[in-house]
Amino acid sequence: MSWHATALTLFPEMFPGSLGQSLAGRALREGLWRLDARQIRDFALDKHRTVDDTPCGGGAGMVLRPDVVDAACAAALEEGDRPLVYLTPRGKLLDQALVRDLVAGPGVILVCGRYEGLDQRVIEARGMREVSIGDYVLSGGEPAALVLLDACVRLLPGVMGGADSAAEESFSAGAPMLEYPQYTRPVEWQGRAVPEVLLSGHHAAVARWRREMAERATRERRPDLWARQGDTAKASAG
Ligand code: 6GU
Repeated sequence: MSWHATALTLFPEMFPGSLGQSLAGRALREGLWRLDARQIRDFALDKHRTVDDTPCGGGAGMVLRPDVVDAACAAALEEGDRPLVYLTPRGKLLDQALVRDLVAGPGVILVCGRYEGLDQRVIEARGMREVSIGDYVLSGGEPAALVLLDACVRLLPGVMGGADSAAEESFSAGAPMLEYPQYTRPVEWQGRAVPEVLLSGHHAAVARWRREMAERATRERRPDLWARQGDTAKASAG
């Protein structure tokens, strides 16, 4: 029984989407995980297959009906009890800790909203975890669901080589840090040289330079992450 993702969506043709071309796509074809995309409209209760209605209290857009979404959730849960994740810009920010948490379980049911979202009552009744992928607004949850799946699947056993596991640790441990910059041949390009130290063969010096560059990037670009670094890491920073 492999890790099982079910996407509940009004646009099932968006799955696996670009994931099909990637590492995750190959792993899918190899049976290392399973993906089902289910049409929410198939769970509509009337002959017009209505899935939404106007917001109570007024305002623009449409809200997905709780009864329809609940029926879609029930059907997905029948295929395996898994956490329900609702992708919404109102959610808690997706981070590597949540990704690890989800990968450690049997899979996930991803609820993708369109319009103005889901009726709050079905979110609460089903105990959905509300997750956002960043502080910007997408037109629907589907691209966010694909992002979450990519992040999860690359951690499944056998999907990626062990080569990246060290880098993985650095971002998912208690104190995440941005990566150092990378260079390759040619050693001079458009008048720009690869930093001397990387060609020196001096492994300790390379390691020190990389740590300094990682710390600089984190401090300058992500003061929020830098503030969470341990005092020893900060003290050793130039
Ligand atoms: Cl999860 N959904 C939508 N519609 N927009 C978003 C998002 C999710 N995360 C960031 N923006």
